Amino acid sequence: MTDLAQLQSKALAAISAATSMATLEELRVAQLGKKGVFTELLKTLGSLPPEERKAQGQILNVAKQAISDAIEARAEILKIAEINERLGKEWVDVTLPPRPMYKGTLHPVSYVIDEITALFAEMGFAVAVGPEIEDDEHNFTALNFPENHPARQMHDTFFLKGTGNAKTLLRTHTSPVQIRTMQENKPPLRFIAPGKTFRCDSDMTHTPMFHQVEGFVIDKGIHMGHLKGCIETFLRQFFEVDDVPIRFRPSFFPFTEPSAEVDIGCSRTGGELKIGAGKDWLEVLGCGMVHPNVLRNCNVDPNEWQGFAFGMGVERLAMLKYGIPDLRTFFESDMRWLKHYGFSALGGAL
Ligand code: 2NM
Repeated sequence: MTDLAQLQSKALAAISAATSMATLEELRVAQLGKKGVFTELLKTLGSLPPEERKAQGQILNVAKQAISDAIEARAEILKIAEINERLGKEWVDVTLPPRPMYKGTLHPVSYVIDEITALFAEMGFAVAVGPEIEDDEHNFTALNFPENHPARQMHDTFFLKGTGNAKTLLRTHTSPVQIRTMQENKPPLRFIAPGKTFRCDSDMTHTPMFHQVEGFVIDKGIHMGHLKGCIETFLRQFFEVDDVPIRFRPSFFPFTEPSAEVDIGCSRTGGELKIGAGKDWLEVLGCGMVHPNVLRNCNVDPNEWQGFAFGMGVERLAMLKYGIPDLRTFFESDMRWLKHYGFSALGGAL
């Protein structure tokens, strides 16, 4: 049946010439659709004498299958070509500045952590991080918090349930990072540990999640003079006031002995806070000499190694330095607030 052969080769030629999925679909409908050429031919089988019907049916089905295969193969090629064309046409220049309308800002917490990190990097401090979900051992016990000591309750810990014997919790400070780093590295050590911390406390001046930067130095012959010099150098640079008065007040922390709280001089006139001058004092961080028990708990010999540590609240420092009045606004994701208090990703003001 040369008619059929001709129909088939014409259809196949049209299929391989199709340049779009739309044309190919039109061809499929014209050839194999309900009213397609080959569908119509199959309908004519009924009028053939029975002895011809079977052979003719087979020939028709083979032709139909060949056309269907050709459409499928062509579709594969066209799909790839269409994707390649889109990839060629649709591209984004990631080096272009964003449109002003969509310009984002660095959150003050991120920016202040970057500032603190840069200042301590100049003094030779590395950066260490650790998990936010901790166990009782790393968050309290190894840090010389006695079992059932009120200091554990003082921390308003979020305990997690259903984790068997090892009590798990959200870390109440970044100090467990110091424990983990001492367990995994030999002294001398000098690093800061920035990150999220969690305490079950929420009011005008407390949010259940806040950020800390803690610092940690272990070496031979480290004494309180090193601690004082380090803290003073940091605070002068951070607040950008060379002669900012600094005061160390005795305090208590389970993991340091002696312990101190550090105040900087300020003035409060007419509701405006000015750092670096005046008769008032403002508490900015806590610190102390690492308790020998903490060193022993990490297999560090306190007769050979000594150290100091300090901790500060990032939001508090950001509020003081940049005049942000309300802590709770830090976590409201208010675009107007972020536009006002946020920083350019490339450093400095917007
Ligand atoms: C503070 C205040 C004082 C501190 C102590 C330690 C460690 F690991 F050495 F025990 N890390 N951080 C520390 C000391 C933290 O935050 C107000």
